[in-house]
Amino acid sequence: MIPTLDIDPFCQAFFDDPFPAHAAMREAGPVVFLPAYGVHAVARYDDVRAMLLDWGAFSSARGVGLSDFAKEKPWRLPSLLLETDPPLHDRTRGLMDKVLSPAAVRALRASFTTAAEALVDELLAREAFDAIADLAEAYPLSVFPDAVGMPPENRRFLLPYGNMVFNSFGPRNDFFQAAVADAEPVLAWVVAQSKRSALAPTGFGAVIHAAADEGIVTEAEAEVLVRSLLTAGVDTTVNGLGAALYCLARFPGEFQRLRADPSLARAAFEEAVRLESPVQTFFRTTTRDVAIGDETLPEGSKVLMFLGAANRDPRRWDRPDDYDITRKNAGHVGFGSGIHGCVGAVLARLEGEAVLTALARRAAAIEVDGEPKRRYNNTLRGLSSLPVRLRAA
Ligand code: OVV
Repeated sequence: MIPTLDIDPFCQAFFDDPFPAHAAMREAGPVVFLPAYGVHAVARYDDVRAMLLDWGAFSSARGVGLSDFAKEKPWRLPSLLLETDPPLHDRTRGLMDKVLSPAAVRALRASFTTAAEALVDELLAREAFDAIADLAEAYPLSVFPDAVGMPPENRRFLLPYGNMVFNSFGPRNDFFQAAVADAEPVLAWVVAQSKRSALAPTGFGAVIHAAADEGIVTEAEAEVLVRSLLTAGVDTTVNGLGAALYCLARFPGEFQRLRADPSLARAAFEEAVRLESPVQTFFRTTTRDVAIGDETLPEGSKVLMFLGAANRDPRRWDRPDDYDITRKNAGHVGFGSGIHGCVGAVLARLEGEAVLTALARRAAAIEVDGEPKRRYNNTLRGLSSLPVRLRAA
């Protein structure tokens, strides 16, 4: 018997404090049933990881949200990366692996570092500011669109767009409806920005479109792949940086350890991605009858993977709720794992390293200076506001 749990993972009370429900799901068994949405769910580390790796049994092509593309028309043109299986996924992911290769990202290191130092200096001069709006949002918006090759106007439009798409993986609840209303005015702009003519002759966008000349993808496919960058490249890093700042402000001992050795910046960012898991959940759909533990799920079952619960599973992690910047956290699933593992992780880590290195070198302390406000999203975990005080070293 698969345990049934009365948990709604897409409501405000859950977002405010998901941890008791995460524990209840992990403790109930390897797989549970959530009647609120008629879906199964997996929250233990070993089972989440096994699902991420078994793309043959757990498909992404029927959508990685609650909606099953075999039963409902996709609400937007499906992503050629996120919402595909091999063999199509091999071709598109192969291209994006090249576009976002370590060598391509290394070329951005100097400019990303300079931008982080300049922003941190400006914030040190202000002393008190909002760590979300003024740093976690401002920094990615100052570097990522340039790397893509976007024009300088209207870059903030990427935030409501990403917020809408990440809400769309959940139910059609009030969070989703509000996000759609918010993003409606920028939809045409995002489509227009994906076109070859809108993009600079250098940058990730141009490299994707150049692959159309070589026949690797069609021009239409290139536009949808650029759309993936614009959708998944900003909100994710905003919430990753926000998580790191929130961790460092709540664990001052860890900030002092980082100051003592700024080369820990990358590790400090990675540990924040484990602990806060900015991307909390994705679904898969079973392609056949599949066993999880002693239970068998029928073909066509939607299964929700709780990445955030896996990343705090006490079966896998000692002191799972502690932020420890020297923890051996390899294997965390904050960036997913397997063939759909985050293609932009190299870029996210560079952004995290640049910002945290600048803070480690220039700041003496970062302190919470007002009530943090949670941001509610069906997929993303983070804050909408984090008032802080930054003291200069
Ligand atoms: C990982 C992710 C999130 C949202 C959108 C996409 C990817 C996309 O490929 O469009």
